[in-house]
Order: sequence, then C-alpha cells, then structure tokens
Amino acid sequence: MSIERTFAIIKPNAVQNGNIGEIITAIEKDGFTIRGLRLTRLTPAICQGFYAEHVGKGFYPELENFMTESPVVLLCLERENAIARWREVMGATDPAKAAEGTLRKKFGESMGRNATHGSDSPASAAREVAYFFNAFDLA
Ligand code: IDP
Repeated sequence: MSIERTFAIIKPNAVQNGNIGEIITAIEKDGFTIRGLRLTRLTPAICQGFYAEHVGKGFYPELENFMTESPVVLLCLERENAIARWREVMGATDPAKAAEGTLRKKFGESMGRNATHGSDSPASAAREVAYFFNAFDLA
C-alpha cells in the first residue's frame, strides 16, 4: 500500500452541531496527516461543480440545499490507503446502515445529512483536492 491523499468535507449538519473537533480528533487518531484545511460556505455553483455526477438526479436539489445552507470544513487527508480508509472511518452513506463506531453512525442524521464526505476513487480524490485547494494551500 502506498501513501495517498483523499478529500474530505465536514458537512453543514456536523458543523452546526459542534462536531468539527471530534471529527478532526478521529481523523488524527486514525493516523491521517492533515495537508489542507479550510472553513468555507459553498455556493450553488461551486456545489454543482463538485457534485457534477449527481446534478440532474432526483436527490440533487435536496443535496444542494443542504450543502449550501451553512459553512463546511474542507480537508485534504494523507496516510497509507487514505481513500479506502477514510470511507471506512466514515461508514456507509446512509447513517442508518453505517457500522457502529463510524462517523456517519455517530454524527449523521439521514441519508442526506450524513455529516461527512470522502472521495470514492483515486481519480475523484485528485479532482476534488484540486477543485478546492491550490498548491499553496497544501502542506
Ligand atoms: P457518498 O457520499 O457515500 O460517496 P454518493 O452516492 O456519492 O455517496 O452521494 C453523495 C451524497 O449525496 C451523499 O453523501 C448524500 O449526502 C447525498 N445523497 C445520496 N443519495 C441520497 C438520497 O437518496 N437522498 C438524499 N441525499 C442523498
């Protein structure tokens, strides 16, 4: 396994609920190095570009309303096998189906308001990191 980078978001519901600290602690305890970190609020246009593969799907309007309703935390995370490992730490998309001890189980409220995002492949990770961070933002 090689050292790789992935892209993560602490979504609006987790920021609203005061879960930034606990989620970042879980990230650090799992051995990830934080290479990029920014608090921002997504606009509809930025959200559409980020979720381009989902624009046009039935759930997209709900997803955009949620992701733009309040600030998010953007992260670039690095460790061995980072992409797959971060998805394990997050748990299943639907918090009701996520395993005990995962972040989505703990902090997710519904399929939409599921607390965190993680890239699903090396190609997505590269695209998503570059979408939100320029080279000067990455340590
Ligand atoms: P992922 O975030 O686990 O990779 P995707 O299928 O890529 O899951 O969906 C992106 C995001 O869109 C999910 O994390 C969730 O917030 C939202 N989403 C997906 N399916 C639904 C749905 O059926 N209803 C509401 N929101 C959904």
